[in-house]
Amino acid sequence: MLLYEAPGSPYAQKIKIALREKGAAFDLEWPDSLGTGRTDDAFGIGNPRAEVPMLVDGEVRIFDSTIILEYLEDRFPEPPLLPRDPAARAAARMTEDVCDTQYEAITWGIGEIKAFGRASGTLADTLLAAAARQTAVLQDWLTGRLGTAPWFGGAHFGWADVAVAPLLHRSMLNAMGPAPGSALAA
Ligand SMILES: N[C@@H](CCC(=O)N[C@@H](CS)C(=O)NCC(=O)O)C(=O)O
Repeated sequence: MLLYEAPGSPYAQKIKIALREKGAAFDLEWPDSLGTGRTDDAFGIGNPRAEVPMLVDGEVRIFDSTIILEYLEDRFPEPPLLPRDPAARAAARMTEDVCDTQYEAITWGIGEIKAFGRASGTLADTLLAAAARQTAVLQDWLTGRLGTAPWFGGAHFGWADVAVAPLLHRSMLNAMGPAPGSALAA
């Protein structure tokens, strides 16, 4: 299998973690055309949004990290990432969805300021303070969902863990990680 990725993409990181959990062999490629809007290269075939991650498995080409995760769960059932209980499956998917939408957006916004200099001075300080508050709210929410279990998947690393880990890592890089020694940090 070939995974088109970008090393800093939490969506691609999610898939790399899942592939490694499944023990599936894969190659990686960081497409030159990423971010250009071009779809006239191999990366663009069957990938109208021209986003990473994009998985190629023989003739099968799949975009969107959630759809790729679902494919991997079907294609490599062992070890399962989703629990069997319907409510626990829904809970894992909701955690993933919050990470993919709200949490990623907050961390990306921080990157827009810190990495790309989209704001400076008082405006940057105000936006970063708001991002820190929003990050804390989400990390509190995640802490509640983790409860006393070692993993979001309960006793085993699972679907929600795959989605949370890249965003917590990004927050740590932004000096907005969970409190050291907390359950979330562990
Ligand atoms: N919903 C998509 C989001 C993927 C996404 O936003 N990928 C970004 C990198 S983190 C991308 O490829 N951006 C390229 C662009 O916007 O041109 C997923 O879950 O895979």
